Amino acid sequence: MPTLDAITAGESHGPALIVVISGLPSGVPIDLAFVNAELARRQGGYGRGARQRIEHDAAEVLSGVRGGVTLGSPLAIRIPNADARLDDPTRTPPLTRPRPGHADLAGSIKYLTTDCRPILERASARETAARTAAGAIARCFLRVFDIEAFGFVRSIRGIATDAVPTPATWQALRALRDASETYCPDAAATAAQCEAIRQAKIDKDTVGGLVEAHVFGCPPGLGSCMDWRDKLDARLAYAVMGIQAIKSVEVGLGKEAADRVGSAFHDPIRFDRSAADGPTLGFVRDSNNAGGTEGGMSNGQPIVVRAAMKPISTLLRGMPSVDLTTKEPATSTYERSDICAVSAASVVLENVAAFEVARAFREKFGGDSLTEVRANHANFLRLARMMPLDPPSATLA
Ligand code: EPS
Repeated sequence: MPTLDAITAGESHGPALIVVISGLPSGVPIDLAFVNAELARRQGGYGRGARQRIEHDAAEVLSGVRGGVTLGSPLAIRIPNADARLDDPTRTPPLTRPRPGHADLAGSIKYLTTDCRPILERASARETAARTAAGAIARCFLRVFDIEAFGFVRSIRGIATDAVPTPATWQALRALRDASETYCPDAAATAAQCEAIRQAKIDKDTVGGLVEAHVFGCPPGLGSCMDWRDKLDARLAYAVMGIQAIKSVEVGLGKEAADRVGSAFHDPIRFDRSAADGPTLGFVRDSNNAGGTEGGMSNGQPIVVRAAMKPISTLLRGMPSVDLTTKEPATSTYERSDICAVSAASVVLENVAAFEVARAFREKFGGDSLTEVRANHANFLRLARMMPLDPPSATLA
C-alpha cells in the first residue's frame, strides 16, 4: 500500500550497510548518479576522520528497479564497507571503557555485556549512509513534482552564517555551500569554522553545530491535523531526532517562537493571483516563521527544519569513565573517529527531511503507478484552486 517506509541494517565494520525502501509507486526514474553524489557528500566535510579515505560509498540497487525505473516493489540497496572486519577479533578488540556521550554504556548494560563493541558497531553514524540513500531515492520521486531539498551547515561551534534560503535564493546558496569545506554557504563563516575545527584537533577535542534543511515546492495539505501521529512537523522531528548525535530539532523559528508576541511571530496571509500556479496556490506570506507547517500540515511555504548536533563523543584526549570489567576509574577508549561531522549531518538531514515529506506525499496522493499519483496530485490542486466554490464537488460532473 502507498506508505513509504525504510528500514536499515548493517554494522559500521560489517560487510555492508543495507536499506530496504517500500511504498514507492512504479514508474519513478531513479537517478543513481544523484544518490551516489549524496553518499559522497555525506563522506565529506572538514574535520572528518580517516575512515572516509578508506570508503567510497556507492549504492548497489538489488531489487525494485528495472531499466532505471521503479517497479512498485521494495528497493533493496547495498552499500559495501571496504573496512569490513567485524569478525576479526584482533581488529575489532573489546571496548570496555565506555565513551561518555556514545551509546557504549547504556547499550552494554541493556545487552548485559562488558564489551561495548557490538553496541557501537550498530550505533555508529556510519548507518546514516543508508538513510541518506533512502532519502535520495525518495527525492527522485519528489523531483517529479518539483519538490527539492536543500541542507547546509548553519553553524559550527557557534560560528554561524546568516544566510536566508528562499525559493529565489537557495540555488545560489547551494553553489556557495558546494564550494565550502564545511558545507556552509558563507565563505567567511567557513574559514572561521575550519579554524575552530583545527583548534579542536590541536586540543584533542571535538565540535558540534547546527544543521538546517529547507524543502521547496511542497503543496499545502501534507500531514494531518486530525491525528497527532500524522502531523508533518511531528514526523519530521521524530525522524531528525533519530539521526545520530542530534540533541534538538526546531521547525521554522523554533525556540525563538517562545520570545515573540503573536503579531510578531505568525506569518500574515495575502492572496496574490500571480502566484496561484505555484505551491502556495496564491496564498502568499512575506515571512515563514512557522517553517512551512501549521496544524501539522504543510501550508505551501518551504518546510524549514533545524537540528543541533552534539560534539562527537570519541575524544582523542579521552573523558573520565569507568572500566566495565573492574568498575575502576579509567579514561574512555579512543577509537578512530571524526573531529567534526556537522557537514555530514547536514547531508543526512537534507535527505531524512525529504524522505518524511515524500512519505506524507504518498499518504496524501496514494496511487500505485507514477501516472496515477500525478493524476491524483493534479486533481487535488485543481480542486484547491477552484475554491471558494464550496463544496467544489457541486460543480463537478
Ligand atoms: C562514520 C564512520 C565511522 C566514524 C563515524 C562516522 O568510521 P570508523 O568508526 O570506522 O572510524 O568515523 O562514526 C561515529 C561518529 C560514531 O559515533 O561511531 C561514517 O561513515 O559516517
